[in-house]
Amino acid sequence: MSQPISPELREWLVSQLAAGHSVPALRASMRAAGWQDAATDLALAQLEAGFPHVEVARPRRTEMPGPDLEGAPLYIDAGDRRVQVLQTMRHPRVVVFGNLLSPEECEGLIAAARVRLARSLTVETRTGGEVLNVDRTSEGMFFERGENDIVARLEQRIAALLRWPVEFGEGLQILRYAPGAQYRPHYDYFDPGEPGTPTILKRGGQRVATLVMYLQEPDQGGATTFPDVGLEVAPVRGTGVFFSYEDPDPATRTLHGGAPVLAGEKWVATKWLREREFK
Ligand code: PD2
Ligand code: ZN
Repeated sequence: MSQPISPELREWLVSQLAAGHSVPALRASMRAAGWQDAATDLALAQLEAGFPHVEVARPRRTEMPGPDLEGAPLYIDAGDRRVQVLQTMRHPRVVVFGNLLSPEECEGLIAAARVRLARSLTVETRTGGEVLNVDRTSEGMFFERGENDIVARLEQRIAALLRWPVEFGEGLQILRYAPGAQYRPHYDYFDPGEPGTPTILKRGGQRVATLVMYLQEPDQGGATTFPDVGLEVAPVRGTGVFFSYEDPDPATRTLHGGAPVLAGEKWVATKWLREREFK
């Protein structure tokens, strides 16, 4: 017979579930706190037996964007391009892709974006509006979905690679980092505790994944960093880093930032994926 779960653990699990955290997020938190998955499963099963109304067994999100890594492929056919799988991490789910864009596509995106750059704004979850953010010293712009041939082709490729409809993606964002510019660590999902978030979520729901693609490499610095897991992805032209977060929760360990560019200029394109159609 198994040990019953402690009252403190039960109370914590109930409060987390009541606050809307999913079972996968609880599992990640418990794993981070040193619990074995089997012990977590047992605790959740016991909780469910005592609290059938809590619906412990049903994860909030069943489908997530991501590449098909079944069989540990070195390459993935993304429709019009054979994309390389360079690195993968499971918790958090991170995949580094090579050969994602051609040099001509990188140049074309930069040329079309350059004339439309403005100091980057970020969505402010407090109000739902856009604000200048001191944590982000890059300049940027957004393309409409399908705005030009390169954008449309890239969006089809991303949809095939990540198995997520084009319509669920936000417009492509382009960022330029001059020397000294950086993007301090942040989460890409919208903070559920902020009053402006419900307004933002009306358009496509939460963000569930990010693909940062490197269009121009700086001479030094500018890695995409994941401080919670000690990962740094080098900003190599034509490559990209994908990561997903099934819950808007730090337990996903998807805190990430753009390290300061020390020399040269870094350009990236970011594609954010929503849980539903983004109109
Ligand atoms: O440019 C980057 O490396 C970077 C880092 C963190 C981009 C973003 N976040 C983003 O566009 O959200
Ligand atoms: Zn980000």
